[in-house]
Amino acid sequence: MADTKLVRLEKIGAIGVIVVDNPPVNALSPGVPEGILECLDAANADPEVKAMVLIGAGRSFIAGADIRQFGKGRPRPTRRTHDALEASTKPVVAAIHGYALGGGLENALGCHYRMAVVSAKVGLPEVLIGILPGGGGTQRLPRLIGPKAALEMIVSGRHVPAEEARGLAILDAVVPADADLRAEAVRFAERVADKRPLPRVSEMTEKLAEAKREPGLFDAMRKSIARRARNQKAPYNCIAAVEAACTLPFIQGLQRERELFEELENSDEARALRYAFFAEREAAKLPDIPAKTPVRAIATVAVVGAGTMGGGIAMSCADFGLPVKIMDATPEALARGMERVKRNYETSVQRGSLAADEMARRLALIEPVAGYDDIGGCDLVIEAVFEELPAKLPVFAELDRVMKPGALMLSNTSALDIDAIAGATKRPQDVAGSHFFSPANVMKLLEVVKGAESSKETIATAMAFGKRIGKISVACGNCDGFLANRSRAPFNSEMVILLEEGALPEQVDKVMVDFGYPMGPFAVGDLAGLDIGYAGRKRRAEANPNYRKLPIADRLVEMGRFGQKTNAGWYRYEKGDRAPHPDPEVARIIKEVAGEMKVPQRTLDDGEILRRLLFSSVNEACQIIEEAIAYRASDVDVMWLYGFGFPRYRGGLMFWADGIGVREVYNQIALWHQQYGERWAPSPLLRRLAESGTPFREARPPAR
Ligand code: T1G
Repeated sequence: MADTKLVRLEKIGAIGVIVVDNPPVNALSPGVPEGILECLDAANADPEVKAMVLIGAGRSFIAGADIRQFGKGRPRPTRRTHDALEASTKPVVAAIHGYALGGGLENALGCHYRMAVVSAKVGLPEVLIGILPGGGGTQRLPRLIGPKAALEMIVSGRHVPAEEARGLAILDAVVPADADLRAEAVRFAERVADKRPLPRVSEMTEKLAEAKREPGLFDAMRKSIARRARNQKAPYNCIAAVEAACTLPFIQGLQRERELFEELENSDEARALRYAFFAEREAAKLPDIPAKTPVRAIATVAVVGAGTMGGGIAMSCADFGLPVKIMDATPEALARGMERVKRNYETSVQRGSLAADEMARRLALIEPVAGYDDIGGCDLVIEAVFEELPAKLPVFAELDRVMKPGALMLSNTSALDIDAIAGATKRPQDVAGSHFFSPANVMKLLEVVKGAESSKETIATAMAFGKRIGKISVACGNCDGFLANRSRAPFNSEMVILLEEGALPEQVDKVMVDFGYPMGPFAVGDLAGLDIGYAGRKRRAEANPNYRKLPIADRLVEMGRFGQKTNAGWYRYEKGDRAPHPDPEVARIIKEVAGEMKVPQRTLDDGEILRRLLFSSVNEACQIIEEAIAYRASDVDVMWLYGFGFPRYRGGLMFWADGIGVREVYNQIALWHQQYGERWAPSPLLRRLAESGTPFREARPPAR
């Protein structure tokens, strides 16, 4: 009986059970496909075996090819498991729990039958890492469920829950979550052992007729993804591969799929997306917080402050089944906050992205309470009051008074001193920052800020809490602006300074949208409100006489141009319309202020605009790493991807800079340092990286 470390064959009566055992997710790492083939051949050669089950050990079926193997020039397999499974002379039943993704689902599609536990999910998410299903998925899935449904799954890369997958005919059966999947699968296999002909997906063609009835199917999909898939190739190759399934015989279709796959495997887009996949997982590994650090159980949460952020945070918790008590300074403010939460959920229901009964369930988890004495029993509390220390310190003094021992006390501050906040309590070890990004129930980034006295347990628990509510948690040290906003600050200044020299908001925004941002930075500023940045600039200018003022931005705010909320900011807005319109009045103000500042005017090209904005932040990010506020460059990238909309197919700010090269970045910054002065002084770490030729992604804080 074949029994390799990674794949083993067991027999239960006349059923051969092929068990894939490659923790943690049964990826198809080297040795796994070979093991599957060996067990399949052994079972087919064994006269006692009438049928087979393919199942995963541990927590999942097969989560796909081993992504770490891509780009390593692996030899192409001569015999592919999904084809071999399909060609088996005895029926094979795929038994799925956890995930069947990518090559995992493709192997299941090679099987003759597929079943799953109700909690399982299936999908072909290859497009999310810049490639396409290269194991027959683009050819078999359209034959099984029709090209339209297959296109949607493959181009979106989404995970499909088991019940939906059964409705689509991907699964033949779904068993309850507490069922014994292995036993159920063996019984299924016994029932089908003698059934012939074996249902081979590659031979199913009737559903492909859908493409003949709707010839415009593929162009319609191309049009529907045009904005989201800008500058990307993988989504379009996915469409072409499914189209091939509808126009070519199966074998030729497989060949076409292989060609389209090979165009992508080593593309910049695929390399960047693979990097991003691992970067966000690396962020969960904190060098100074051992993985075995105990994590406190978080069953109940409190939120202090029912404003936009507090309400969004409460929703983030309720969305993941966590009961939340929310309070505010007055009953009126609390009522307004609850009304806003309800309206947000109702909007989702109206849009069809949330079922009404689910909205009711989530709302029922959010309990408005009168005050501090109602939240003391919660395991974790998040303060989300006005972004000024004088407002936050009394809150933490009260939390210190009421919260039970061991409760985590987190602040949603985006920049203020965590140590000052912790100092308002007698238990600074339980205090940290948990910076949500607005809107908190939508944005996936959670910036966890370590105070000088935050315990390892507090940080580990805060990170786990973020994951529990569907966030990507990234930890950093305590400084003005922490990692995200501090690395972003030079970008925010440089974009206005470009205007002093002759650029216009619409030119800068177009450069960044063409680069891949969903929205230009000036349009984002109008959305967020220009008055918010203004207060921060004033605070910093008072604290630091050398602070680089931004007179153009200040002038707009002083004229009452706060952005969308006043129908005028960097752009003009028609009443009720959020579309930004270039405003000649803004061009006049820019010229007027630049004249007062006596800045020589010139035409700036798009390349300079892009590099001025991004290099300024690359330089600051190096300084942040130098000061050990960030653990590594990839954490900066994760923050920029999830906090600032940096285009994911470019990997992240530092990954993108590595594409240019550390020396070129340094040389350009050194030139701007001569031209513009201190704000462009290269960080010492950047200089060291350039001198040693070390890429940004290897940048680490100096050993202390
Ligand atoms: N390859 C290598 N490592 C993987 C992996 C994979 N496919 N999937 C997960 N890991 C690692 C991950 O880096 C982490 O490592 C650990 O497993 C736990 O993962 C031919 C070409 C399955 C939904 O894209 O979506 O098949 O940090 O933290 O939150 O057509 O992992 O512990 O060192 O994410 O429970 C297609 C990718 C591949 C699925 C589980 N498949 N994985 O989420 O755990 S291409 C995918 C996921 C392909 C074929 C093509 C998720 C998950 P470490 P985790 P999780």
